[in-house]
Amino acid sequence: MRIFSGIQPTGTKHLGNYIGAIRQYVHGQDRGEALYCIVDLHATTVAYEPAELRRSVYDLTALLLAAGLDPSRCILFRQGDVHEHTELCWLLCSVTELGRLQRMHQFRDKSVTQRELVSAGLLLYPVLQAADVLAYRAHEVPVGEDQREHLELMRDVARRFNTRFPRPGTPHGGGQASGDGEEVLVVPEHRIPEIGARIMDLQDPTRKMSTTGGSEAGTVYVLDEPSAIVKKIKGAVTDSGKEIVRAPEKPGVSNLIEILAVARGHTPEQVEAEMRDARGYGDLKAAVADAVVEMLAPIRARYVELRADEDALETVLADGAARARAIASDTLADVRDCMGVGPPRTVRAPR
Ligand code: AQP
Repeated sequence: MRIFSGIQPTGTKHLGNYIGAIRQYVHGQDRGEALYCIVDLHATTVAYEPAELRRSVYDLTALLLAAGLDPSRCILFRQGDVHEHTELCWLLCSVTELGRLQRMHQFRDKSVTQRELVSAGLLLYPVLQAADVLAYRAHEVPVGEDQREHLELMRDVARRFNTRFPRPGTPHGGGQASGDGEEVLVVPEHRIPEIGARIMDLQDPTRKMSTTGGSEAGTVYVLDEPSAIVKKIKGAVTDSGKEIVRAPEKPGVSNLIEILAVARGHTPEQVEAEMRDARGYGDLKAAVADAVVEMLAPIRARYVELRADEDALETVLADGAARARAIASDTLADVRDCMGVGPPRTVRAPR
């Protein structure tokens, strides 16, 4: 099985990114052939500083390695190093409906809050995201709940492509199941974690913890000092009542229970049972703070060491890009062939 996921370099990674995505990436290394991509091209769809973008790619590379990604067990690379992503994005535009892109939640939310130019890149973001995954014919995409809509679009784009552009020599529109070698693109499945798919802002537990839309006090960063983590968790907004259980009318307490469950490696039901004798929400917050500090402190320590050697980080990314390109270029050759772009695959391309 091939696993692929992309993560933006911009913004400081928070507990939601860690629980919803990064932890899954680490486990993915034991479950299949895993590819993880730092999507610097996606980061250019909103206002940004070029020098800061370069720096943030190294920050994130160091963070992912510190969290447990191992370049001998996965392919970790930078999106902008593998040109097949942008080429496939363009080619997939021919089977992507404009209206669907305009209706995507992320486009609508970000185009409303964007103070400067609303770029065409912001609209095309989900097509580039589809290209990222489809270029590797990945079977599974580990993501948080907020990416569900983008994954659905990606699946539709793959199906539409396979129907519109069957392999030369196969019956037109032959709808075989994905991954059977008959169709060019694999229709991927998303993998959303059962617990922690949507970590909420500690100050407003009705909104997801987020890089751009959240509150500073309600966002725990992976690299926060232990004292900052404790302060933010102890200041979390809770709900009326005393009972430590998950319930729709208790979003703050439910969020803390989920965080504690992930950090302790227990189920939310176990956490509720463990907290039955607690004196109140103060005990819950203290337990969450301890567990999160214990989970994140080793990552922070490793990060400091790894971040100091930019040459080593660049080597990891360059090696990863070479291995990624070997896979993506084969898919692109098939895609071009089916679409009638360039010479047929059997004919050598002109130099
Ligand atoms: N609150 C969250 N809970 C669980 N998972 C989350 N993810 C994001 N927020 C939560 C997952 O993190 C992965 C990487 O996301 P990204 O950094 O590439 O961009 P994003 O999804 O746009 O994340 P942010 O931090 O929330 O940024 P903004 O504010 O720009 O929307 C993804 O798999 C995501 O699901």
